[in-house]
Amino acid sequence: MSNQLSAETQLPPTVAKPGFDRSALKPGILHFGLGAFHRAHQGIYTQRALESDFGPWGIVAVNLRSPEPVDALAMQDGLYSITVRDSNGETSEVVGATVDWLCAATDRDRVLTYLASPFIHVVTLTVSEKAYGLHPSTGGLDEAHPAITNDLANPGAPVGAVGYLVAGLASRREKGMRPFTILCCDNLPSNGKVVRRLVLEMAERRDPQLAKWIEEEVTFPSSMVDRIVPAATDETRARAKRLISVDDALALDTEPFMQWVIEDEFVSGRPAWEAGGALFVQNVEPYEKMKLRLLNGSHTMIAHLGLLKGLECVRDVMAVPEFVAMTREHMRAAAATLDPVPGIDLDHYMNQLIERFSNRAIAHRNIQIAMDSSQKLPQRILSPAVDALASGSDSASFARVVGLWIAALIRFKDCNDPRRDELLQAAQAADPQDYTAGFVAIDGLIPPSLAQSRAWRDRVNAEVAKWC
Ligand code: CS2
Repeated sequence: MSNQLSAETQLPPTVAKPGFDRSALKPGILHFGLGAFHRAHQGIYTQRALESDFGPWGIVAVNLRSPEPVDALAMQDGLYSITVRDSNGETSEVVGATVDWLCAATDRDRVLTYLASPFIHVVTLTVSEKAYGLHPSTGGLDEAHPAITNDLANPGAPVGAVGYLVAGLASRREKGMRPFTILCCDNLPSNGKVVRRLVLEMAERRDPQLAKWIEEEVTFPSSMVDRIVPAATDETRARAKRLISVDDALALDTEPFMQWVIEDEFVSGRPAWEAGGALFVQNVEPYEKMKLRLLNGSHTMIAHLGLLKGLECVRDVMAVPEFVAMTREHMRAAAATLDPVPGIDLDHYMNQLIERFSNRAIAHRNIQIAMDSSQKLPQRILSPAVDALASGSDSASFARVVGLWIAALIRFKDCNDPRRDELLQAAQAADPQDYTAGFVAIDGLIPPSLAQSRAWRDRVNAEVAKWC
């Protein structure tokens, strides 16, 4: 018998399995971005939906560039395991909501065929902030983004997420079909509106009639997604093997917590994701802002503190009482910039975050969170800083995070970021008289009200000076 997870595997009784008939499952969702987050979040929610209210909602998983997870899924009949871990122990589950798997880079036509198929009702996305081709200062299409440049020039042969969405919608309109719902699950504020604008701009360039049709017919519900899912390591895979008795190249560890808040605006149905605890609301914005500013903002702070202090994981930073106090202070400053969030007690939410960050069973590496910071700081740190400055509330903690980020760039002379060259240039030219100078000159990064505030910049500088 093969030692690799497959449909034939006899799983130990302790491992949860898909509670529905996989052989009867038909595709209904096309998902872009076959990463860890999708597998441990939408994969589980869809499994719950299928278990409680079975229907044609199988996931066609598309990875835009790398064939690796696609090949691994193919080897495993679309199955993978998730292990939920905390101080109470660990439990594994095999997920079977995925019915097909493709790498767009090598299988473009099949992706386009799926997008133009009447049985695909929802397209979900977790492609990461940088993949949308969002212009940092206009919020519209960044024509210098390689995928956008390609997809504007070759609309029939897209390579990026926005290009695929527009091409898929164009085919459906030509065939007189109904569109699909576009559900963004990336950590961007008002993510539905952001993607809608990009899709409309690209469609307009292709055919104004298409743009008009999309404007009238397509919905782009915003959604807030949350689950801490570190990139897998050999240790993750070794643990999975111990728990599920076979090799799983796609195994993941995650925390017990998961949350999904979605605007209920679907053009032709959706799975019963509420069975997994998803919350359907009219307006996701307050939830999204809360999560981005409290969870992700704190994460960005912790990650840079960790890098500068030589601490590998979030849990290591949280083992230092002084840093826990700093995190709480940051959360309080961020909470002061929020409107009330329906049904949420912010004190409870913040305590829960400290507990989640402190989970000793989750190895979430600081270097992973610090990646792509130029794409993350605006919504996590800089927008709340602007709000705090405008309302006269405490903006010191936001300045501290920007200072930590600049200090890490200066110290390590490297980063994993789509704007790496500009950032390293600013770091290299940084002058102790004003470390911020090169950074405020980067297009669309630091909002004008912060760049023009001498006091705020002095605070950033004071933080950088502590580390350099
Ligand atoms: C993290 C997020 O890597 C990061 O930037 O802040 O991936 C975070 O773990 C998730 O948003 C949690 O839901």
